[in-house]
Amino acid sequence: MTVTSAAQTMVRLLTPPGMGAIAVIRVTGPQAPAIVRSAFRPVSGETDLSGDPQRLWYGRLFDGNEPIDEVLVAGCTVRGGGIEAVDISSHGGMRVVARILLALERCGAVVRPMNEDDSDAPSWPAAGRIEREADWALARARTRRAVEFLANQRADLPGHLEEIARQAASNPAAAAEALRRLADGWQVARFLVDGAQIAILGPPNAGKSTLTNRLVGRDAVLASALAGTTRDWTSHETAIEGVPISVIDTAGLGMPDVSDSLGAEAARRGLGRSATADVHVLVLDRSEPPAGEFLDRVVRDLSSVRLLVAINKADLPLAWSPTCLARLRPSAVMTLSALRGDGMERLRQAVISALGLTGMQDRQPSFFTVRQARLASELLAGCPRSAEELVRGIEGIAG
Ligand SMILES: Nc1nc2c(ncn2[C@@H]2O[C@H](COP(=O)(O)OP(=O)(O)O)[C@@H](O)[C@H]2O)c(=O)[nH]1
Ligand SMILES: [Mg+2]
Repeated sequence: MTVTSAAQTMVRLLTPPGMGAIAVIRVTGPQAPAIVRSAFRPVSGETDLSGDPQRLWYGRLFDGNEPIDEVLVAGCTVRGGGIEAVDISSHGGMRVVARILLALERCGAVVRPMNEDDSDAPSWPAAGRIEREADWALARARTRRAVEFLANQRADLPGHLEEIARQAASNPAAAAEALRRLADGWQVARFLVDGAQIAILGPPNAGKSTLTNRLVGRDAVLASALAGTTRDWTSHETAIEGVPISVIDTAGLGMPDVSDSLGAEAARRGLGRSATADVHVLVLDRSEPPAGEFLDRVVRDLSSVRLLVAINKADLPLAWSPTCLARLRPSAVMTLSALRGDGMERLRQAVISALGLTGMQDRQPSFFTVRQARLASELLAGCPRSAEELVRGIEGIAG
């Protein structure tokens, strides 16, 4: 979050809301010390926060006369000789932070969300653009593997980019190729950093909800022999090999049935939500042949580049031939039992493979934000003619 006054004084919440014991709220702009001072009473009794940028002040933050929290206040950037940014470290609870932002707003600042592209955000001393982006992503990382990957990139990517920039002078083609490898890395790394979505689709009663529960490792959704148990789609968090995964369970894709308009609408919404998923898992019942019209509909409505077919209920006898699946052009077809758990590892591996993550080397330098990858693609698409152009582009990525 950021707060800005008419005099361009902004307040940003540097830590994700409610996610840590401590929150850091950054107030920037020429009025920052004065605005913070009007809500803050340091125990030392000092009134001037604009002196030494290395100082920390301990005290209480007030909303009017009402104390909100004990905080530490620090000036963090010096531009033109004066403190332009003030950090408030408070307790991290969402309600504490919301009260502090409100109090600062009452003192004349304006809150606005902060994101990694906030180029006017003052940085920690010595932190470059890549490091700042890594810190931003690290605060939001959902798995240990994502944390390790981002920490590796934070440590290695700036130096690697410098090396590529040096190489550009003598061998622009090799430098461009190295840049392309970093951009390719993002195509895969984005799933580790931002997570991937898997949509579970199929006819009613195929076992979609049972499979969802199996994938997330808990009884998250209702599953029953009653067709139409699932109506609204739901999304559930899990991880596969340290890759954050949202599993989206959907209502059965029945044939349009006038007697069940609710079911038809539920199916429509499920398909709509699935449209942006990264992987589609089509669940079919091994003991019930899928209707030809159903498969036609899947071909028509689900133009997925990453389609996995899970033939469920492996414990029951096979009642149809999987050769009819060829026209779906799936990335993989596997038999499993969601109820008993057989074949789940195969499905997990197929998901990792469909996402292109098989054999990913987490220590290898890679871009890890949309900005980095976009700038690199634009640079390469423009076919930089000179080494200088390439170096300038690389420096733009490194910030
Ligand atoms: N025999 C058998 N039954 C299963 C299996 N997976 C799910 N079922 C059953 O199939 C029925 C429908 O399951 P559900 O997950 O609600 O299906 P959905 O409508 O596709 O979400 C339930 O009675 C489940 O217990 C399986 O692997 N084997
Ligand atoms: Mg269901």
